Amino acid sequence: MVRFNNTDRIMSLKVVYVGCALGGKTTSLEKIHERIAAPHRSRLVSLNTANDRTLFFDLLPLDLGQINGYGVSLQLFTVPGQVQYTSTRRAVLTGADAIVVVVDSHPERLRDNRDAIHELSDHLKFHGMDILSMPLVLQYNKRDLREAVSVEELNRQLNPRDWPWFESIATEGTGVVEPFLKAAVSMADEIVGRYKFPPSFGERLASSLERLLEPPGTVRPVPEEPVIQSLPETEIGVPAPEPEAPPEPMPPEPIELEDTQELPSLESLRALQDSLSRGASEPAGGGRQRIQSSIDSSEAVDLQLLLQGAIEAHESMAKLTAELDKTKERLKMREGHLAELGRICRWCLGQQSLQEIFNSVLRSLVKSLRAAGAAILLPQPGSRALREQAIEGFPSDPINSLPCKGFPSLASGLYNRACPSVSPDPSGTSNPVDRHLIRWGIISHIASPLEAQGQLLGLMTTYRVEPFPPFDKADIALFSAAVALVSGSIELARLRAAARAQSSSVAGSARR
Ligand SMILES: Nc1nc2c(ncn2[C@@H]2O[C@H](COP(=O)(O)OP(=O)(O)O)[C@@H](O)[C@H]2O)c(=O)[nH]1
Ligand SMILES: [Mg+2]
Repeated sequence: MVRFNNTDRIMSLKVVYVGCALGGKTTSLEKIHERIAAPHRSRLVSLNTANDRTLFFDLLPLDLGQINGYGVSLQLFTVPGQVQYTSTRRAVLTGADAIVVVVDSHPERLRDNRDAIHELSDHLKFHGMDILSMPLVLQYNKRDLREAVSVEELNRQLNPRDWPWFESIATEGTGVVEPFLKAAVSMADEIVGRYKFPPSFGERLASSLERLLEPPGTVRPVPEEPVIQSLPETEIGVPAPEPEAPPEPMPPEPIELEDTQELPSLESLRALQDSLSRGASEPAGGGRQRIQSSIDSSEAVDLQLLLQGAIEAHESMAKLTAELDKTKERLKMREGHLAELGRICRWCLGQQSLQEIFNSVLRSLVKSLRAAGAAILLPQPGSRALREQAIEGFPSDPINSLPCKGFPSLASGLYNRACPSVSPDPSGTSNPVDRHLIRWGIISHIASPLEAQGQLLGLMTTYRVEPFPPFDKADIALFSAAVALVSGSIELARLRAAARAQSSSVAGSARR
């Protein structure tokens, strides 16, 4: 069952790997984990018995970024296969959105495979779900075994429902990703049907997964631009609401600037610069975390409630660990961005050409903020309009293309009223400009007047589109530092020009 947290707009999905003991579930998850591109890779958490067998589950959390306005997190679970852990399997299956059945191709395991599918059907029934309406994929594993049962025989014995099936050799990492992707796409189709999501949801989920997974045998370079986001889930099990339809493209109606008066003041925007925390620079996880239990595998833990509670606690712990890793990675990334900004500051001081400074700051900003674009807009002499003096990512600046009552454009309105515009607003108030920017796919923006010595100089903007999350406070702080740098550079150029003019007039009067 999809879990929505509408406060933070997070959607959690759960794919569960089931099958007989020693069939290759944990190995499959390990191989998928190895294929996750380094910047996206979180830990694979395994809770094992004293003799290193799966006790509760293996859990691989994947962050798919923003899709249709939701931060989507996908969790891959395996269940323990041993017979005595039937209660644990039932508990782990709670809220499953899709199932991968890992089948052991050894002839002596045929019966165990069949039992595992029957038991799965019973567990799903217990949770009020029907195996026939559940997105389900069969992964015929251990195809390398000499004595492996033929695929035809496996289909005859285990697949009367004609579920999609795939062959795999999990130990070699062959054929493990395909069943997972198929399960994820079937799950997305189910969600589109059930929650009336836009049909593009499935495609976007699939392309997010493709972005995450590297081709087999990829030699991983050191990630240049980590794409990490921290999306804490605070509510679990909230009943699924009717999802909102995607915003319709808006006609270009003029914006009344009164709308934007709730926006934060320039001072509050600047105050955010102080909010940038310094943090540990330790590399993020991406490894494997093993939690060893003192419980011997022969002791069957049978108290369903206790079990459910323990599983949820471990699930929460795994999520917290993943979030901690992401936070560490994000702080490391910020540290890199600040260092780059420092380098640019020093470089700017030696530069004569303002245009080069503008271009360079925008390029660096777009890269650091993972923005879709950014622009520096300066006033046109003799007009209230602003012109794009430098621009990255868009052919023309979106805010400068929006009409605004009483001004040539919204950018001009914001500039003339020295009014910044930020979305999402740090105070949580919705920004009326958002619905006008969605036609460019923009989900978050920052626009700030450039000023020095109390004089308005222009406007600087930046924009984000999905799958990246909306700008956060640290992004705003970084943008504000870049605004200060650009404003300072304009002022410095003005002072240099004034000094040059003065020295040439002094030289002129000396000649006279
Ligand atoms: N020959 C062969 N062995 C496999 C394959 N997949 C997994 N195994 C082995 O089967 C054993 C059980 O695997 P594991 O992933 O722990 O099974 P689980 O109990 O389903 O999680 C391990 O020794 C694996 O190395 C495979 O495709 N071929
Ligand atoms: Mg296992």
